[in-house]
Amino acid sequence: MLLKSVNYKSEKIQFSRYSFILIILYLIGPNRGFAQNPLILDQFTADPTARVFDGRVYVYPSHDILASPGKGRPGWFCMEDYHVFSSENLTDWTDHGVILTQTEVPWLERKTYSMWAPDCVYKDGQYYFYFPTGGRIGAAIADKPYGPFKPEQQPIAGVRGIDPGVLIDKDGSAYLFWGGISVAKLKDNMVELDSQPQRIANLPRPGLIEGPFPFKRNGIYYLTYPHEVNGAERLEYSIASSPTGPYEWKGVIMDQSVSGCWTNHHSIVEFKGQWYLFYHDRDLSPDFDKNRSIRADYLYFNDDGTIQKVIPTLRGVGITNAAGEIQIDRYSAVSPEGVTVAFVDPNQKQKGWKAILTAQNAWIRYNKVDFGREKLKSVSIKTSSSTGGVIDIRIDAVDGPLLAKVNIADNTDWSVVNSNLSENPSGAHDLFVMLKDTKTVEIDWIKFE
Ligand code: FUB
Repeated sequence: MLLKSVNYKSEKIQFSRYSFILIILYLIGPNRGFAQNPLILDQFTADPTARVFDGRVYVYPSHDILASPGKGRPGWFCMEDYHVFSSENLTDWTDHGVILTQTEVPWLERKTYSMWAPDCVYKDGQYYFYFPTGGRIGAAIADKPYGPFKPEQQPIAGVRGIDPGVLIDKDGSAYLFWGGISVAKLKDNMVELDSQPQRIANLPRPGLIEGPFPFKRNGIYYLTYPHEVNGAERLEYSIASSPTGPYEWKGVIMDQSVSGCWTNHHSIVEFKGQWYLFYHDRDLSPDFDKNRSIRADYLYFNDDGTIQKVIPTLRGVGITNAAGEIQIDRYSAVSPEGVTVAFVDPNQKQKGWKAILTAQNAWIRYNKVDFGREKLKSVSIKTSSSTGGVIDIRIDAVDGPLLAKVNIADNTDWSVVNSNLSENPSGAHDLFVMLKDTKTVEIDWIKFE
């Protein structure tokens, strides 16, 4: 995945350098950021807090790296800095680069490699970035959502713990939640407590240790959190009519991951009238769950304000441009048999995945492909096959309009096979890809031209 990537260092140079790089990035080639899960392929990311600022979604994740000699603790989380990513459509993501590193935190006496789950909120013209490290919670302030963030001289007094989550109420009162789970009011300056920390009562304990994410919708205060049950965390929520409670347990937002990732950590955000759950799994690191990857899926409320359970998908969110590489291995649905997914190159996982079709009439559905208004005339498939085979490309339904029948030759090297379209759709459609015979065809991506 190619992300637009921007790095910040010093203030004055930053703006001009940032603008220059952004312009260059916009000028060269189409955006190839993915809407699919995971959202970021070129680095490990976890604990995503998504916020909407000025019409863009900004995601503030933790940044997992692999511990190495002298750097962190092998076999454990290793995190030394934060990036922020932003998008105006949840399809194309810009990496704004490092916004804070552990060495910039004045009160951190040693490198802890424990820059864990952060949050960022906007108040009165300033962006407040909250981060846990070394058992304390710090704040850093910027006048842009992508920094540069200047850390405070001291951690927030009176707070010990991890995973800050901030709620700003309609009247401007701000509340800091953390750990498993305490809350305190913040002063107007957003970096000092205005009340004694209070442990929130009536939550499902034990198993509550981290990751609170509070938000308010239609007058209801939602406190959402990972809860360890049966050996891994699932996402749950409670509601209240006041930010500090009393809270009433309401249900499960997302079950434990089938991948075996022990942690899950999330945020919930409304963007352009749709609600989203951001969370993480270990897509790029199937054997080590301290190197995680952030994801997003749609989230829906019932009329009574309860939250419908979110079933994690590979497809994720956003609309995919038909003229870009459509990664059908990040599918919405597949036939019960005959489709598997594997890394394109197990030694370079950041190259992503391929779909392998092996049974007659095995199919893949990939939702929300935008064919635009121009009449696209042909389809290209990056494929390899030990047997050759025929692929049908349809839209709207598994037996919907046939766009192309593509003959794949037996060629175990990757090649791009092109075929003319018999129909030229416009607008957004679900895409269906079906293998017509019992052969083996691998597909990296599909695109229309
Ligand atoms: O990322 C490190 C820790 O793992 C976070 O602070 C927790 O929420 C869990 O995701």
